[in-house]
Amino acid sequence: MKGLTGTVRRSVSSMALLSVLAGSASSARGYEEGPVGDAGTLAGVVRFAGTPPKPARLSVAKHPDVCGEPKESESLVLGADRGVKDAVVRIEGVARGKKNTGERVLDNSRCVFVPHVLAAMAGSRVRVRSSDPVVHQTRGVSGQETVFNLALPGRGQEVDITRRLAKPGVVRVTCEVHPHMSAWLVVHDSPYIATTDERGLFRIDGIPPGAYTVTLWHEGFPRRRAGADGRARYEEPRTATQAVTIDRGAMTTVEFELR
Ligand SMILES: [Cu+2]
Repeated sequence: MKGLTGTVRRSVSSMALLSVLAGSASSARGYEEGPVGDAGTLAGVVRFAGTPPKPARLSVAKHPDVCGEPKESESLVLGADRGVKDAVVRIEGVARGKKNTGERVLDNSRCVFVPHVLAAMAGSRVRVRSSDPVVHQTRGVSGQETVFNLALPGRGQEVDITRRLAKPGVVRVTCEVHPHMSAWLVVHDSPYIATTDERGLFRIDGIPPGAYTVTLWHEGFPRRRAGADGRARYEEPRTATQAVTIDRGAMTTVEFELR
């Protein structure tokens, strides 16, 4: 009996230790994963209103055999019915909710970052990869702070940046070798974040019923011409907010307009 108690106690304490470690690795500070009863869904669309600017052409200065022809800036990509691709929708202030799942990869592929905008919760597993047989130097900057600066000398190189994305924020990603390359990482304090698809649509599920503020983020529109170095010149990112109510087991829809 004594032996059994001892065994139970040991296993409980090691489980507690495991959950502390898992918690620090997979969640933003303050966010708690747990079952969500009567979860609701938020779905919607981001549309462009007004006259869209002409897409900027970005010249390719190096490695034309791999990188190819000049690229179109991906800073404003419109689909059917002017749906805006790669806008980010976040639900703010969810302190407890669904489990954060999945791994994400930011790939350097034919000298373009794929995806162009990657959204994740802080602490999610994120890797930067190169699929190209040329050198890339992937740099992430948030405000004045360099978040990562990675040499990827060849195809198949991969660096885990999970620890660098430990806090919420927006990271602008560039390549020091190829000035036309650009991407964004948007890091949130909960898993309630999504990017819009090529039709401008998004969907976030598993939301605890309640009243929330929903934030839209878009990187901003391209200027007509890139700089002389081929690096795109950017407008400031755009943001907008809306109040939404998520009802028990129901779907709430929301529409954002960018202009
Ligand atoms: Cu590069």
